[in-house]
Amino acid sequence: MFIYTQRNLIACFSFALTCHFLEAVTGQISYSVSEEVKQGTTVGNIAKDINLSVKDLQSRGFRIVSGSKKQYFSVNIETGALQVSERIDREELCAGAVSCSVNLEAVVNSPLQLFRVRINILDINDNSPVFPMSSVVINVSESTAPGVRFPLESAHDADIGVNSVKTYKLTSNDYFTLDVQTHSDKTISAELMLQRALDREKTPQLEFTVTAVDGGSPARTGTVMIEVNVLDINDHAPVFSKPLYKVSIAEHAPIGTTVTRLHARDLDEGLNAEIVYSFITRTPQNILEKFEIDSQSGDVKIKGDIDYEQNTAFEIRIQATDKGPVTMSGHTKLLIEVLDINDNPPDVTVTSLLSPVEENAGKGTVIALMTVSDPDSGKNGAVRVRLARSSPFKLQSSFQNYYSLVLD
Ligand SMILES: [Ca+2]
Ligand SMILES: [Ca+2]
Ligand SMILES: [Ca+2]
Ligand SMILES: [Ca+2]
Repeated sequence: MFIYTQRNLIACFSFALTCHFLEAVTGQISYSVSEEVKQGTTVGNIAKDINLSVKDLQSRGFRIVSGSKKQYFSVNIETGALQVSERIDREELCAGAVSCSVNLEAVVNSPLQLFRVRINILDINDNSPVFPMSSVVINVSESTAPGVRFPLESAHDADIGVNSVKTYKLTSNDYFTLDVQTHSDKTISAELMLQRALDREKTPQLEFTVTAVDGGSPARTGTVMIEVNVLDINDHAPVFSKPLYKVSIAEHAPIGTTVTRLHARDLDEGLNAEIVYSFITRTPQNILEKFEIDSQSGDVKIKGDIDYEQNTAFEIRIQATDKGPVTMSGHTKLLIEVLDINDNPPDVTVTSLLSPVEENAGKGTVIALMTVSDPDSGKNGAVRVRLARSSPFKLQSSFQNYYSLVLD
């Protein structure tokens, strides 16, 4: 085996020993070999192809000259076989070039002959498609209309032609499909397309996989994980736990007493779900003077004096408003029943009095007329009237709370 280096060849030219070198080119031979074949693999029989016997190879000083740094090929001088002597990686040698070859020159002396040898390096499918990142996050508003597209970064496959990326596939999901496009430069790209309306309240996140498939046999694949964050919009109003709250309080309950706590829920997220409680705008003044609501907690508290004799009940309309860019509100009613307590003593008023009384006054003579009143209600306002000590008088009820004091 002889390998005549480029440097020797230049030296040859510089000493003008073989100045007719170029004129001596007598043929061109082409071979093909796949990349990554085993060392020692025979590419072809160069002796046969240039019509030389194995004996001639030796006697005429056969040698090959390679232009590249690496000696990928050698000739077995015993057999004339052109063999692979180094690992050949097409991707390293030619990267994305459509055709890839190694050029050699074969030289024999007496007479001097020069043969150009081209070895085409065939691609094998030894690379998988690779996405720039293993996972991608896409933020999509839940208001996004179906049909909107989200381009994906293409996968790269170091192989060429059919061994490169051929198509993209999507793991089945309810919301997105994949639109695969082939461009004029034969590159292939994919876009996610929203198929139906998203609802963050139902599906706040989606996860699926996009797979790039090459056209090799067997095919190789690469995947990217797609994480879709569905962004909230303010499409829900706060809703109270009850449409009507009923409570009762004792009249004259201390100021600051919590009447009840109202609660509303908002299905949205963040500010779209943050609630502010308030009385509705047209709340009557007497309610505003007697009650207040904590805008954060929904606690309704007593603010002024509650007198059963003034109001036996209050009906308050309350709203819960979220803090969305365009706010939404929900409403409820709070019915407060005021419980009477016995806070008024009965009051006796003498409306007419016969005094002094003549000693011979007859039995049944009316001495005084009285009214008895109690502003409390029910039992608390019912009055029983009796004389404190035994006396010649007795009480007669005329009607309702009117009494007469008569001689007995
Ligand atoms: Ca390859
Ligand atoms: Ca490939
Ligand atoms: Ca909301
Ligand atoms: Ca929402």
